[in-house]
Amino acid sequence: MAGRIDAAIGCMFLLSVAILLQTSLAQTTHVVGGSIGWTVSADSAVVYTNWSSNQTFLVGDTLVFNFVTGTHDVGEVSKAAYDSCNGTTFIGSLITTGPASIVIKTAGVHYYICTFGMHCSYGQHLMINVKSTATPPTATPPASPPVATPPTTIVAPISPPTTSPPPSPTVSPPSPSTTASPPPLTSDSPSSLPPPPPKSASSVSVAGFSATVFSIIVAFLF
Ligand SMILES: *[C@@H]1O[C@H](CO)[C@@H](O)[C@H](O)[C@H]1NC(C)=O
Ligand SMILES: *[C@@H]1O[C@H](CO)[C@@H](O)[C@H](O)[C@H]1NC(C)=O
Ligand SMILES: *[C@@H]1O[C@H](CO)[C@@H](O)[C@H](O)[C@H]1NC(C)=O
Ligand SMILES: [Cu+2]
Repeated sequence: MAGRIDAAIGCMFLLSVAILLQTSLAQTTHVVGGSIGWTVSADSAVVYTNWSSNQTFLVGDTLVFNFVTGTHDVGEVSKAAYDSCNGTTFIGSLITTGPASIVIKTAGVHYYICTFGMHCSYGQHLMINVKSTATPPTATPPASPPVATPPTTIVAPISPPTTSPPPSPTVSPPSPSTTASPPPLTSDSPSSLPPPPPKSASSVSVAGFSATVFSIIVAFLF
């Protein structure tokens, strides 16, 4: 028994380790600019635009800006500051020590620039579009609504048959067939009773029976 419990605990431990490993692997480390790193050159703008377009950024991922301390720096800025290469205000703080690792904490577009000289204007800036990690679970909601709707649609078809008109035509013919004197009584009862079919059926026989009794009484009196 103890061996089985140990095996079960071992399996659970391995499973949790696998989950932790998968979670850690899901967080990608992106080395900005690849082997070129975080620097400035004639085609810097093309390099970083091309590099970012080839990456999928998710919340929790890490950006690594490779540069030698004192030659460049990196700071996250607003879109306006990115467009004008304005390095006075930052989201977070300006990082002056290289290499710099930045963990992406929110989804959306993020902007980074270097504040050294004209580096940003020459193209040492980076724009990335970060996606939320919670995208896969979307196919579950449609399954439950279809199950809930059928009962309501089934209820509706059942109610019409109970209030169906057919019983009333069968009720009306008997009244003309009866004698001239009873009609007022028989005509009143069918008109008030049509909605419930079972009662109207019985009322026809009752009306027929009362008409027969009435005719017998009339015949007996005369
Ligand atoms: C663009 O990126 C691809 C793959 O990431 C690379 O092969 C290519 O050299 C890059 N082009 C430029 C101009 O950096
Ligand atoms: C990046 O480019 C390489 C080829 O240079 C390609 O194999 C890879 O799938 C691309 N990745 C993305 C996320 O576009
Ligand atoms: C840079 O941005 C700051 C606010 O963040 C603003 O006060 C300043 O005027 C801007 N400088 C230029 C040259 O646009
Ligand atoms: Cu720089």
